[in-house]
Amino acid sequence: EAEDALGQVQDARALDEWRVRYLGKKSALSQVMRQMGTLPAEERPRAGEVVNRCRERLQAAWEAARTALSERLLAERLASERIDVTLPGRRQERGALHPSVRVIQEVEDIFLGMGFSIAEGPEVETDEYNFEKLNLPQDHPARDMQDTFYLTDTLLLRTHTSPMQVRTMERMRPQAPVKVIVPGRVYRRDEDDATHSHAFNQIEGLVVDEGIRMSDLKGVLEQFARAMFGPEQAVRLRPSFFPFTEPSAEVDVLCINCGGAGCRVCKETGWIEILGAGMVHPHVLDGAGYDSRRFNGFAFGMGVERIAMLKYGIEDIRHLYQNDLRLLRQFARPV
Ligand code: FA5
Repeated sequence: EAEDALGQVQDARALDEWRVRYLGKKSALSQVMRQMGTLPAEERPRAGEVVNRCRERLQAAWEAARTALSERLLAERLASERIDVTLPGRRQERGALHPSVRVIQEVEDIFLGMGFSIAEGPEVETDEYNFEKLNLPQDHPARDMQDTFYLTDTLLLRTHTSPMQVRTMERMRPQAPVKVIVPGRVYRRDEDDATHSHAFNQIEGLVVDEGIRMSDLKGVLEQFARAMFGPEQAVRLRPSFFPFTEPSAEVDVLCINCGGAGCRVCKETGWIEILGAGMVHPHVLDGAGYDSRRFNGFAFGMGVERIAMLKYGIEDIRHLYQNDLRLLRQFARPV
């Protein structure tokens, strides 16, 4: 009976119940063993032997069943928890550099190749560095060119990266040459439209040494434009005005989207203005500690988003801020 019952046992709990029932203190076997004393003396050895053999057999059967059960449970677990190493993996989503960041990195590479170093400056500026040291005193009408977010009477969000011209010269003086570019975010109270944002990126450039000429500025900008847009890229300088440069120019590049024929990226003009530039004004040089009778230099400030729009054929600057994944995915590098 015990062996038949053991054959039905399927799990650890049933096995334990079996052990209590057939080998425990209240089992039939234990009762027989307790009654041995009531047998006549000559029958005891033989009865004892039978009972012992019986008990050993059940004990051995229980141990075998216990081993078999644990082996079966282990096998089941191994089968159900198996890892199939041949399954295809889950693909990792790849991020992409934002087009503005890509432009900044490319511009940095080009100017590093021309021997410039890279600096960064504060986004919260003083009126003094953003305007006064750039030859823009209080109440100067040219301040209206850059409508400003003021934080206090004297602190503001920088409207351009040009304050770093002065900070760099003050840090470097009296060394020459100074050859630096400064990428960074700037802020203006401009109405947002297809080509204007109230927060955008500029890259400032500054070269100061003895004997620097306007033709050096033009040559550097042409070399930059060809490295950035292609060896045939046409560049045009238009006379302009900035209080901190004299003479001043605005620089356009021929629209690579339409080849100059006119399209939405260049607002049908065939050209896109990418930067302002000029020869550093003597007042700015002297104020920053470089004697303008001995030193001169040029500076420029380019609009990163304008370059990104031109390079990638983006017709509205707002696309660069909306973080639409359909736009950003196009800049992911192929896997
Ligand atoms: C300046 O900010 C001068 N600091 C540039 C400069 C530096 C002149 C050194 C001389 C010497 P401007 O305001 O034109 O100039 O801006 C420079 C460039 O920034 C523009 O050519 C344009 O590409 C970009 N830009 C200007 N305003 C915006 C705007 N609201 N949104 C996006 N890009 C802009």
